[in-house]
Amino acid sequence: MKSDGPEIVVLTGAGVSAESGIATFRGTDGLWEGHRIEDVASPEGFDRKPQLVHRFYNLRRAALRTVQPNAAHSALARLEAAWPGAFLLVTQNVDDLHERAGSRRLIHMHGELRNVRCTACSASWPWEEETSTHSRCPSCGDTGTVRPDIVWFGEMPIDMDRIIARLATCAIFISIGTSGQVYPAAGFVDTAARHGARTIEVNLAGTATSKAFHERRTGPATETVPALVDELLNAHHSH
Ligand code: BV8
Repeated sequence: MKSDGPEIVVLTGAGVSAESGIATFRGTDGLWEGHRIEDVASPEGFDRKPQLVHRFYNLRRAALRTVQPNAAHSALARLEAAWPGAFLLVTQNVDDLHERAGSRRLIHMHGELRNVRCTACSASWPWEEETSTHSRCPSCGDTGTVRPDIVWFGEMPIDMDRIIARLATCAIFISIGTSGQVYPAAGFVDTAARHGARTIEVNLAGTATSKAFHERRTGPATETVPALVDELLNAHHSH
């Protein structure tokens, strides 16, 4: 890990993929085809209506093939490559636009649309096609046990220990395109600030957690993120 510079942790949400054409959650008023997203993105919802939940993810997985990373995703990959200190990108998004833009030091804390998991044997594997209650697990052979490898409401986010450890040591915490309504991600700014980090919120508008940030950059991510990356790289190289 690079260590001759201040450490940066970045958190992204649906707003960083909005200009690539992926709908945000808030933009849909938290609804999908009339269903509350909390009801579709939950173990209870999956148990109650598995085919509806399979359809919710099948449509979003198929949509991945039609969208491209945008200038915000590219700017974050550029920052990671050029930054002299440690860098970690934590995303709440389940799309693959950060990795397609070149991000490497990346944690998908809410899982990934392009992976599926078996509830019987816990195997997980990349899967681009549809899933259904008839899908068969390639590891244990069970059918009806395949689910999206996504963290639903009420389920434990991924790599929380590693994320908390980085929040405790980072000098700069940047939150981009998230409404700050979903925990534990919405609490990361408090953890970083408590350990003395400079905190910056990048968003179209104010959010539920705006008051917790030292600084804000307002505007569409494809404009505000490249500008912030330039600002950080210029400021650092001038030392
Ligand atoms: C957990 C995968 C515990 C699914 C997702 C009561 C109070 C507080 C908390 C809770 C509570 N009841 C329950 C909880 C916990 C719950 C929670 O926080 N609920 C909320 C609704 C109150 N959290 C959980 O359940 C989490 N797990 O707590 O586990 C635990 C502990 C120990 C052991 C076991 C368990 C799990 C949460 C993960 C749920 N899964 N995603 C899927 O994607 O299908 S969350 C999902 O919604 C997204 O991943 C994302 O995280 C969230 C939406 O948030 P955003 O990304 O912020 O998107 P949003 O649309 O809201 O906002 C977009 C923003 O972008 C806006 O601000 C907008 O202005 C901006 N924007 C738009 N366009 C642009 C832009 N910005 C810049 N440029 C633009 N162009």
